[in-house]
Amino acid sequence: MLSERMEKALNGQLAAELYSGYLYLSMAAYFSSENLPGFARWMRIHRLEEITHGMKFYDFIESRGGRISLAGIDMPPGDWESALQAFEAVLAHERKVTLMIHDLVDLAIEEKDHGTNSFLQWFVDEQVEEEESARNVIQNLKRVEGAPGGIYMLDKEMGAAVFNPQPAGIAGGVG
Ligand code: OFO
Repeated sequence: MLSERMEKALNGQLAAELYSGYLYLSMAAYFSSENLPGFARWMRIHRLEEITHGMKFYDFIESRGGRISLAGIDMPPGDWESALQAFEAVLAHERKVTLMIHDLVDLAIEEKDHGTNSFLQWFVDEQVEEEESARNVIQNLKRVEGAPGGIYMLDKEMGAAVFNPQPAGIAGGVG
């Protein structure tokens, strides 16, 4: 059984994950408009991953006898000055999400809610990967800065990204 405080916090994170998906969908549209389909595909895949993250929270809340309470999702920004600026925004956003996950872990520890703490550890590890992945793209973008055609080569690489449905729970939230 979840405490009322924990149930509210987990529902808040569910909304935050859906917002992440909405943000990356907005970035996908931005990259399409810049004629960078590989970057757009990367963003669309990340959007799917974020929806999966949200559904992990959804399923977990229900599995603990909690009640789902959906919140409004903020409007994401729709424009960036460059691919580099967009990925710096991705990294800043993921760092924010990392802090949110850590706050949830702190709450679970404070409440001696070991089940929630164990569930959250997957997200702790995932955030390490997400930050690393954004940092790598930033590094690559900096490398090709000023090199004509460099961004199009990177775009090809980004287009090779594949969706990993990340098992555990109901992948993609379709069940
Ligand atoms: Fe980007 O990992 Fe969830 O939010």
